[in-house]
Amino acid sequence: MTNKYLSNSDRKLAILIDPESHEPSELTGFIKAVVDAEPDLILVGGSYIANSNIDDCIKEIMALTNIPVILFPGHMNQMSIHSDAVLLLSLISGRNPDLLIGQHVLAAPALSKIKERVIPTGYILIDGGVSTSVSYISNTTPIPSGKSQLVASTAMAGELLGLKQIYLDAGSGAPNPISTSTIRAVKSSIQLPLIVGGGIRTRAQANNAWEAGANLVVIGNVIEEKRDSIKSFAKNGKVSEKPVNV
Ligand code: 1GP
Repeated sequence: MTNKYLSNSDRKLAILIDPESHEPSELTGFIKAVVDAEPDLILVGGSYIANSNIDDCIKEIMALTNIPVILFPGHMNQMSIHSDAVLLLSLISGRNPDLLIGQHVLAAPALSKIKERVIPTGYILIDGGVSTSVSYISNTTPIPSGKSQLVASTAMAGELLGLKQIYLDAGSGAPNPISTSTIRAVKSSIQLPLIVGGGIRTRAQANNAWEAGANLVVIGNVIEEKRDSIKSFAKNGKVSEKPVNV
């Protein structure tokens, strides 16, 4: 259970591919565009329903690139053993026992066979200004925005419980990304790698998240909505290069 893909000093960019939000005929073109953009990591998953083509999607990406492919399962039945790593999510902002331990028990026999690729991840939903499908499907309430100390305490609890990274998510398509004050509060409270996503639409917003302490910024919706926007994140998105505003 190592995390060779992310450290707490990285400033990386990931693009999320949700196979369910594409027609099969269109998915290959989208995968190619994402691969050409050269993000540091590619996340696959994100919907809170079963996905029958997740394996095929992962294999298709891996045939095109050496960029690490990380499974971000919307549900434990959205598992694949083909990815480079699997985020084992504990929804620690919620109080739904099924997403804190129940689904994990069901997935454990399969995951134990690939345990060196499993990354235990504390998943924290934060109100991004609109009711999201993840909140509805998970039957949990996000932490209200502005409650930075509560978010930080939740992340600290995740670290103390032995989780290996923390993912702050405002939910896909959120009008309001997670605030820099919340990111800062969490970053100063834990030593774990920090992932931030949900509602990030511009390179400037990504820069703000990195500056505040995010080690990995995840973008998804903006690329799905407007393929051209990939150019403003990709290649330029390499944080070794000078940050630019879009
Ligand atoms: C959602 O963090 C991801 O789980 C990405 O969010 O689709 O809004 O970029 P967006």
